[in-house]
Amino acid sequence: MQIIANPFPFEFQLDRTALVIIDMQRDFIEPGGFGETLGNDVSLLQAIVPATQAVLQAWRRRGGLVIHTREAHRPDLADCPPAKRNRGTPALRIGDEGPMGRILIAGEPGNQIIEALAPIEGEIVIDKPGKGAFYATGLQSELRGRGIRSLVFMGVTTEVCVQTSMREANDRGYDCLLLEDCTESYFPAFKAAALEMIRAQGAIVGWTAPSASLLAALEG
Ligand code: C5J
Repeated sequence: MQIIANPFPFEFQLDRTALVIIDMQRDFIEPGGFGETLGNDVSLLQAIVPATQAVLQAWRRRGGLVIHTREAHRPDLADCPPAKRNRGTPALRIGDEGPMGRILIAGEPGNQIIEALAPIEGEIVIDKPGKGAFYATGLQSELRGRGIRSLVFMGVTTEVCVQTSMREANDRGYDCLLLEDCTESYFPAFKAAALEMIRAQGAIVGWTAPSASLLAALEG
């Protein structure tokens, strides 16, 4: 398949490509969650849910591999570096009791993927202690075992966990596409800059495209 993308068309083979949905977890997206307690406007992130859901459903209809990630730590915080937990002076730190359970802890209500995008049987869920999806996870072996060569990214936030994961993937030899209307940041200027950085210099990190480009190919 070939789709219209920036800075030039993106080519991929469906059975060699995974759809990777980064950190669409309740604490980042839903009102009353951790993201909102930090003073962020979560409505920005909620706005991408319909487009993200449409791509997920189309990808599922074509039988494509789906991978979900969550930024999640073990309850004993053994996988949370003190430098990550202790930085700054936030009202709530990782592991503290928040409005939807302990912040960024696996198994807590706020750490679950939002209902609209909830994983179904056969989809892979990766809990990651870092911003990147490859660091200290089994993602690389899951992809290798299935002969995956290309990754299509959606999720939040564009300049943090999405961009970090794309850079990790690019360095590991994957062709990466980011769907522009299926990713968001609490800071619109950071999203715009991240999209520019990714596709600059001849797709130095990867490609970007509107979801309509991919949907047209999947449904065509
Ligand atoms: C993600 C974050 N998922 N912004 N986390 O980007 O800390």
